Amino acid sequence: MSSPSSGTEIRFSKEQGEGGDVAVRMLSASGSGKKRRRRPSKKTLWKGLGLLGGAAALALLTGLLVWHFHLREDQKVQKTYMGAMGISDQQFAEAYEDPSSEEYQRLAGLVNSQLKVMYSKNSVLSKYFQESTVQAFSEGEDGIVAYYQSEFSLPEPRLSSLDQAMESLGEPDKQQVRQGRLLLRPTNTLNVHRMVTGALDPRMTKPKFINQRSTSLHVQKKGDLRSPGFPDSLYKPSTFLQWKLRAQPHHRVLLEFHSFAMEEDCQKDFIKLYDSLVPIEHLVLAEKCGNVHQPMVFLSSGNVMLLTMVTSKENNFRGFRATYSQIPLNTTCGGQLTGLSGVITSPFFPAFYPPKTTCVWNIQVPEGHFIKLQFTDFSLADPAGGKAGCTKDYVEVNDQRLCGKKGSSAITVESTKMAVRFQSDSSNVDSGFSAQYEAFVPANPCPGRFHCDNHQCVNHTLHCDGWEDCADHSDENNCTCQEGQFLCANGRCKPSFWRCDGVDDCGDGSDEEHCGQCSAGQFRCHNDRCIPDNQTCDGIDDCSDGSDEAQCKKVVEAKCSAQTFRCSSGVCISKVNPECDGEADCQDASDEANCECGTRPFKSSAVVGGESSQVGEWPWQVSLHVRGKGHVCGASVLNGSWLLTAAHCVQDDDTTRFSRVDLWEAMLGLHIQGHDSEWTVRRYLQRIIPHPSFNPKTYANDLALMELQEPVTLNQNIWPICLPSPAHQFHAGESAWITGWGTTREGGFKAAILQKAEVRVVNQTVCNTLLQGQITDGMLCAGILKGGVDACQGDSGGPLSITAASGRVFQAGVVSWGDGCARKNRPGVYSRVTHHRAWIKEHTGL
Ligand code: 4AZ
Repeated sequence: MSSPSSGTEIRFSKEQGEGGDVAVRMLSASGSGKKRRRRPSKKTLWKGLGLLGGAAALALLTGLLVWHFHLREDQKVQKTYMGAMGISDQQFAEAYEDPSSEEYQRLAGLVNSQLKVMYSKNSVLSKYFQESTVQAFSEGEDGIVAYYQSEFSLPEPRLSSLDQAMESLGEPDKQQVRQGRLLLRPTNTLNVHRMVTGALDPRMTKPKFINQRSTSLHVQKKGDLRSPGFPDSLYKPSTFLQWKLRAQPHHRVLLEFHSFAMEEDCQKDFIKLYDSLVPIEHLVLAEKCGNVHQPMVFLSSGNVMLLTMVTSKENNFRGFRATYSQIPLNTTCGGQLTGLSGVITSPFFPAFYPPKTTCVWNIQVPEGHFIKLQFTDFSLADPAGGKAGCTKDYVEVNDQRLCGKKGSSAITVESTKMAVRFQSDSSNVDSGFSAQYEAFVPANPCPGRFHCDNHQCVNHTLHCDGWEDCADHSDENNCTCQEGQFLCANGRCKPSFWRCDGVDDCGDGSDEEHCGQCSAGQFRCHNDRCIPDNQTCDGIDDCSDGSDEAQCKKVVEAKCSAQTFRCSSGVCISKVNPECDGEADCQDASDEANCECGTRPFKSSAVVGGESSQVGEWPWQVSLHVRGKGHVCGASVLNGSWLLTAAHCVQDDDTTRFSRVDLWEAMLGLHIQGHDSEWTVRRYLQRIIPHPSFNPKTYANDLALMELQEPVTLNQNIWPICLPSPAHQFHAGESAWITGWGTTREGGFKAAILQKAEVRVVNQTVCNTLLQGQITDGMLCAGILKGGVDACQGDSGGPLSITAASGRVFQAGVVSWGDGCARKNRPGVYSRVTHHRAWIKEHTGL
């Protein structure tokens, strides 16, 4: 809200007076006796009417201005400030936590009168002050901290002067404090040595909150804190909730979020954390909304913390779960470092550093050495987005200040000494930094390692290995390629099997050029082989990947084999992937039977490295919930009664009998966990059929079928995926999609919104080499070998979807296992559906 300055007010009232004069003069001129005797001409009449109209308009404008600047003065607005007052002549006692105790009420009375006296000394504050209420007390550094709320009522245009007056209250008289004299003496009996005040976040003052609640918690015992309904239902609309967390004296509050899903727009739903017991904006630690995938651990500077949650009237989500505890206050950081190398981090890294913290490290290395400081992580809170310079939270290396967020970078000093200072101010925190320092002799800045152009050092083994390890790629420039590597036009070397895989690995596209260009009269196979044109569509798989028989107009009957499609009549045809492609290739058209699958019928519009999918984009995706635990595994819809998932999802462990049908609830047509729509259907299970040969050691045959207790009616968000025939071919390099609500990074949080990511089918032999011989014929590998994209924990049992040339989506795999998630050269492993097609048919008839 903008309010006009007082200067503007004065200028407008002057103009209004002049305007009035002019209007009067005009009226009297037109009404002079001489002119009235003469019969007015038509022109004069119009002129007169015009003048009259003009005068009326001017009078109206004048009236409006008067109303605007005088009557609006009477229209008062309410403004709330939250504050904290450090009182040094009072000792904290337990009774100060109980608002009904005599002690609390006595001190609250004193604080209120103190505030009243303080406000009375300022002309603006005294004029508009209404009342103060004490909200809480806590133990302060010396004495007590009182938290209060003060209400003011004033004309809107005066808001900015009120802000200024309140701001000046919070600034202690530095000289008085330095001299040990008390602030605001001798107004009352309380010794106030510190005050912080700030206007309440306007999003917390809405009058229409339906649910409003404040909870006080002691954190000396570890505990759990959840948004209402988490994880089984959504949080409620229009709520304002507060959790006041108190640790014992000389301790910090530690609050760790394990799961977090709120609306994306922070103007609507958000949480806000404060280093205080009331929401004072100067003491805000962080504001969060949307989906947060990294763990978040917050620490207070003292023994209190406030968590607030605000929700708007629509679009509610699952919310969050956090655990609270306390840790001793004495944080030792900084110090003297004399080794040849070492690691320094911001306090509690990678937890968010606490506010009001200073650490200084003095590094000294032997004569003849210089020092390099290499940051591996660097995230300091910078609410002004770099505009304020590095004045809030920063790292200072000798005289150079760093702030905000940075990729890996290095600073070198040509000296034997380096001073590193970390400073956080009283508000806004982040995960901080981690850095390694290293002494080096000037002639050899990276002893035993490769020296990147940006002064980073990386292991020699990483030089020219195809992966970018220096942040500036300099480890991959000007390389001599080794065996099994391909030389890119830009001089980089990449693994040969990345050539022609549809991904620009070189960065200049040269690995994707000249892919399988065959000479005239030759056919280019999918695997880049060249065969004579006349060998295509002859019923023989000359390419060895079936691509020469795939798009044949004429269907050739062939000897039945693993590569041929068997029609219901028993006749085999050579066409690759003929099922559900829109053409009746079998004489009995059985290749086009049961094709109500793999389309997105009425589409209106933990996957690592993925993105949120659209509603209805993956209507075959199922979320399998364990009752009371929420989402555990994925599955796919085969028809209205049958789901396909992974056998390892339904294996009993020491604590849970996952093989029991009554443990599970299948959620079909779900998009956001905990956010059912009109299309979402929940079903209990009738039967679970794990593959009888599932091997929990090797994960061979990792499939299970689930029959629903009651069939579902298919709808726009629930639709089956097509099952490929045993002969269906999925080629290496082919694009595939993984979907799920699994963790969005190894060891991270599960996603709330269904995630999707594109991967590529990986050649079976390459995969078996990369995964040390663990890949059987019943498995299929898919991933991005550079790393960064993969299925992960919680995606298990979900489908690997591949769109055929016909546009229909087939299930190529079931998410099964992997060596971690999204690691380079470690593709995800899927149960190969074609391999188990007969078993699926045997049990489901599909
Ligand atoms: C799992 O734990 C899991 N990167 C699933 C898939 C992968 C890894 C782990 C593949 O359910």
